[in-house]
Amino acid sequence: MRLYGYWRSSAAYRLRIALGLKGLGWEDVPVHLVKGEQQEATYLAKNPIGLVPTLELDDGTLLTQSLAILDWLEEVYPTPALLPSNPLERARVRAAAHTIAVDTHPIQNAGVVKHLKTDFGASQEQGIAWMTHWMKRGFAAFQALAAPDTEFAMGDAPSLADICLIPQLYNAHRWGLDLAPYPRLTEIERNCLALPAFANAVPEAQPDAE
Ligand SMILES: N[C@@H](CCC(=O)N[C@@H](CS)C(=O)NCC(=O)O)C(=O)O
Repeated sequence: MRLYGYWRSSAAYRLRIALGLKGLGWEDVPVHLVKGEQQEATYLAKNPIGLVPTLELDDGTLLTQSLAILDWLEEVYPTPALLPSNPLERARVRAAAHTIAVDTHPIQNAGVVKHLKTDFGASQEQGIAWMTHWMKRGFAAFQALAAPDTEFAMGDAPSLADICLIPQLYNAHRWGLDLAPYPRLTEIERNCLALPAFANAVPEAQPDAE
């Protein structure tokens, strides 16, 4: 498999974690988001909205949208499971994951902030304030949804919820958000990063890290 991604992309980071947890190998294909390579015609032919990640399977099949790819991975490589087998528990894990991946990440990612700066005159400080505003809302909700005393967010094994949370916490560190109000999240982060699949997926460990 070939993973088109970028070292600092949260959505690509999610896939690196999941591939690692499932013990799958892949080849990284860096797409330089700051240089705008995601808008080049060759990449748009793979991923029409011009975002990373894209996963290219060995037969050339192209998969886009990290949550859809995570669903596909779970269905095709079910072990270890990233979702519980009980439907209600599965809905709870998905709700926590979506709190980050659907309700937080899309409104504070780099493309949105660039648009605010370029077309609406926002300063760098205003851009950071925008990102941290939405992260605070998402982290408070995630903390309320998380299990109170398990090793990982929703239980004693890593799940889709952890896979979405950890890259968002990376962003929070990057932009200097005070995580003191979210002690449960920093505990989950510590436990996750102790696992090789999470540690190997961190942005700074990627071949295109700058
Ligand atoms: N819903 C998409 C979101 C992907 C996304 O936002 N990717 C960001 C990096 S984390 C990106 O490619 N940004 C480039 C841009 O906005 O031009 C997914 O989950 O795959």
